Amino acid sequence: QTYLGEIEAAMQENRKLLAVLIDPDKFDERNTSEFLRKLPNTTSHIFVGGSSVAPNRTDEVVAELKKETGLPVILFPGDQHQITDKADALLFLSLISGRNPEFLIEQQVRSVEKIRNTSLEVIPTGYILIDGGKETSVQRVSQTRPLPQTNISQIVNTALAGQYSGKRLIYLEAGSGANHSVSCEIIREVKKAISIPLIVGGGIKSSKQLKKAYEAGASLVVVGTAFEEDSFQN
Ligand code: 1GP
Repeated sequence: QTYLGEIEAAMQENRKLLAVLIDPDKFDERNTSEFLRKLPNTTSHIFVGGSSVAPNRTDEVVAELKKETGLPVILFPGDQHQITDKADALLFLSLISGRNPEFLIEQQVRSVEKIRNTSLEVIPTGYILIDGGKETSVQRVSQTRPLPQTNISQIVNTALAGQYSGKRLIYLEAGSGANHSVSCEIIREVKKAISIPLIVGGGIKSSKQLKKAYEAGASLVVVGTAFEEDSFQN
């Protein structure tokens, strides 16, 4: 069984998954067990990544996490420096909402030497940045403009173009700390169109929002800031 296979199976069986996103730059490893203990018991994955992370930080944080938890640790890298073979799998992201070749293919090519001799499971992922009501760091770092939430057909077509080009997951991202998370209407329409699992993240701070995202069709929801700040509303 692969990590992707597990996510696909969850989608088929309509089981909902929850990933906590850890930004290595903001994480204090000394509190790892405390942090893990506070997570909802429905947490199924740990994602590790950020828009810009100091060299080696990802490696250190992943090593610590692997000591403390049996949950799958999946890299969600902002760039090729955030790849470490200590993790279990890698979301091989392509920022398909943008038109910046750096994040469509350049970083991917440069990451190959780091990946090819590891046992990391590589999961082709279409990453779609959607306007979250404020300038987020993904936007700043990637130098791409998010798709407006009102342009649903463009978002659906982008997701489908991702699926047609072989992506195995679609990730709708409002950006970390977004004011508005991805709307239920967008989630619903994308879900209706694609047949691969849908990940949703950015600005989700409560179990109410989480439930709505699941009901609209997300298979996996990612929560970063609210867990990081221990402010998630149950
Ligand atoms: C993952 O970037 C998001 O998709 C996480 O966003 O920090 O707002 O939860 P938050």
